Amino acid sequence: MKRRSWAEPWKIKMIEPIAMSTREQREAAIREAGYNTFLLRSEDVYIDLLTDSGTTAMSDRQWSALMLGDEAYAGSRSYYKLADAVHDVYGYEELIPTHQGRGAEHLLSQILIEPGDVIPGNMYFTTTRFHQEYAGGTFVDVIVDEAHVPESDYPFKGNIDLDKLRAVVNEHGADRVPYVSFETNVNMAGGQPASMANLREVYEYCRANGIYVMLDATRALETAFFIQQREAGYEDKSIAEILREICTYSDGATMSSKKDNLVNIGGFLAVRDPDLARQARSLLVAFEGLHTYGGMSGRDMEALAVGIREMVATDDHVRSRVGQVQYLGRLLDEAGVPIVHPTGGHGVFIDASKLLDHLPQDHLPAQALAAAIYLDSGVRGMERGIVSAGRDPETGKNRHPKLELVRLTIPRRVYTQSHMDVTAESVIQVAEERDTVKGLEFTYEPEQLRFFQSRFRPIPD
Ligand code: P61
Repeated sequence: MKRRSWAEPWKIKMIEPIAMSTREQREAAIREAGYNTFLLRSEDVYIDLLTDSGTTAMSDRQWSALMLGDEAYAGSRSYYKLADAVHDVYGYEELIPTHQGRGAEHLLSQILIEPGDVIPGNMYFTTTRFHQEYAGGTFVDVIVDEAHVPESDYPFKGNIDLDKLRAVVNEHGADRVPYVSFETNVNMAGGQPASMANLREVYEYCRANGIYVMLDATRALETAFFIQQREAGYEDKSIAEILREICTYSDGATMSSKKDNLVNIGGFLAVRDPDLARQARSLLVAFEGLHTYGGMSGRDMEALAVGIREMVATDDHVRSRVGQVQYLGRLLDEAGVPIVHPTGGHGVFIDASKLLDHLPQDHLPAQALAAAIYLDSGVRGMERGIVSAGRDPETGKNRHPKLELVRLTIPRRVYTQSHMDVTAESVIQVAEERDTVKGLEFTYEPEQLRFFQSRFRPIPD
């Protein structure tokens, strides 16, 4: 029987109280935080949509698994359980556990990138590009043009444009391109999926040219869902089957397990080639920990092994997860708030440049909008625009990304439909008062990944 809706395939067993603050309290809190939502205390936040990273509610099975953790320094039983889960669900033979996704990106970049190399990828991700540049490489964006157009309803905005990829390889030569960095679900574009056809085509092209394909599999599960919904030939395949097929078009993957994998900390690098794994393990012991725990405790590996199997055990899990995100997207759409289309897998992205069209990009409209939403209701989102894009390392000038967005990111299995209603009400309220939102300017800007710790103040009249 076809299901009518996407009710959650779980019920709530434990709750964490949250409290609404007064407008005066929020005014003080955001000022104190330098108008940066990353610098707010979570105590001052009502509905926390900063990120879906590490904010998941674990299941009773996962909490029970914590007790089974084998904390042996070497050869932990929990490591082998995790390696089996990664192999069964993603299909990779070699597992290198790290403390989180960026630990895996660090190792991968260090073993594959030589100074002067070029790494094509489908839109930058902040930490991924940081590690590529830190290893001496240059990231080149080869995502399809539609990804930069919020209004476009193109179903696979995460796709790589093969012409752009070929042009990069022809210009620099295949030997200067160690791998294609393929994000299966493109965070900065709004949680947008790549299609299976595109994954296959990129892999075939790369294999023919001796270039690795390394996936960022962080939200590959959500992409498996979109492929099932949107790509011909996949409607009757299970999410588990689709996810495994995605990974067949790659030589390895980095993973932040804090998302799809339903845990609060952890990640991994997984590869097929034993020699690449050997190189990664030899760095792992210097930067993370011994190769049978890397950056994780035994109990964290246990909970992760359960989370990996749980996320694909039924298709209902991802269906309700993405369903909730789409529900919020629909509420904002219906109210005429400009958002990135189609609504993505992990959050709703508000088009701040369109909503606040009285502010030029240098007045940081997305940063200002995130602060304004927080002020209105205590809902915390995140800037994804000029502040996140940072400066070009060569020229030192601000990059000007085409997308200037506020991300409302939905944690997995944490909030209810009523929380989504309240969030939408607040965003709609701020949209009605858009003219009162003032631009911001930097008062402090750190050298690396500046969005995390920058401070701002309203631009004086
Ligand atoms: C997030 F503002 N994402 O979305 P780690 N790849 C991808 C990610 O989404 C990702 C990582 C690698 C976060 C946390 C975060 O600019 C930011 O486990 C597609 O966080 O190290 C993380 O994985 C890195 C927020 C990261 C940011 C960087 O909220």
